[in-house]
Amino acid sequence: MTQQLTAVVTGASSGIGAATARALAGAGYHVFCAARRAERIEALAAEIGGTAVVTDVTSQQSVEDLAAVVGERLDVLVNNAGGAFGLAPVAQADTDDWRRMYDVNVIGLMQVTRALLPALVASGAGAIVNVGSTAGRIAYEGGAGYTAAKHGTKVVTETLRLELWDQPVRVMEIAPGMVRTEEFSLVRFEGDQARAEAVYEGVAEPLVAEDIADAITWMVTRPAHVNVDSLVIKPRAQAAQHKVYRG
Ligand code: 8X3
Repeated sequence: MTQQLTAVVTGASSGIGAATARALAGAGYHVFCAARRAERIEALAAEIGGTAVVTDVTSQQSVEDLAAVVGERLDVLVNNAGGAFGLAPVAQADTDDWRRMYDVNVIGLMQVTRALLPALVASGAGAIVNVGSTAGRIAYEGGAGYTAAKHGTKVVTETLRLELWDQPVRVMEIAPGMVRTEEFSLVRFEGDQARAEAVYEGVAEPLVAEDIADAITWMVTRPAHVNVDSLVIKPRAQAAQHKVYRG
């Protein structure tokens, strides 16, 4: 009997993470759904036949507990937990917001990767997908805390690929542009629904979480020698970060 493939998805409680957990389960993986909100991931795990693991990626202890649940072998790690807090210019930047962004988008990703790397190597064909952003490719006004953190995600990915050059682990990054999810902009604007809505105003078809989940599933299901280093993905309406067609 062949062993069922396994995947860990962080930030699995909503948005891209939840959609990716569903998509990978649909592709045959047993998915460990990791996030802080127990109720959400328990419902998701029950729906897809996976395992819910309450995890705070910024906590070293919590990440070690996740690794203990996963065990000795892991095929896929999707480092999706992340987020933006605020849109203040540098001159008015909130230090705590910046710390939180670096903590979750960079340090959290590192901690989870460090803890799960032995299991990924042990699979003989591990795959890591780090969820970056077009914010890790450009700069925009008010975005520096987030763009700096997502540039960090990108560079950590590149560094890890160099360091694992002789190991059986692919290291990939997906960099989505405008994706309309239930929470990304709402979290950024601390629950201000009107500001969150304005981000997508007039855009007939922003990307949705399922578009990114589909791309991630494609990346990890390529043959083990195929490393999709980096995949930038935007809605057709977003020709560039500042050039969005609003019809
Ligand atoms: C989200 C993309 O444009 O809000 O990662 O920075 S953006």
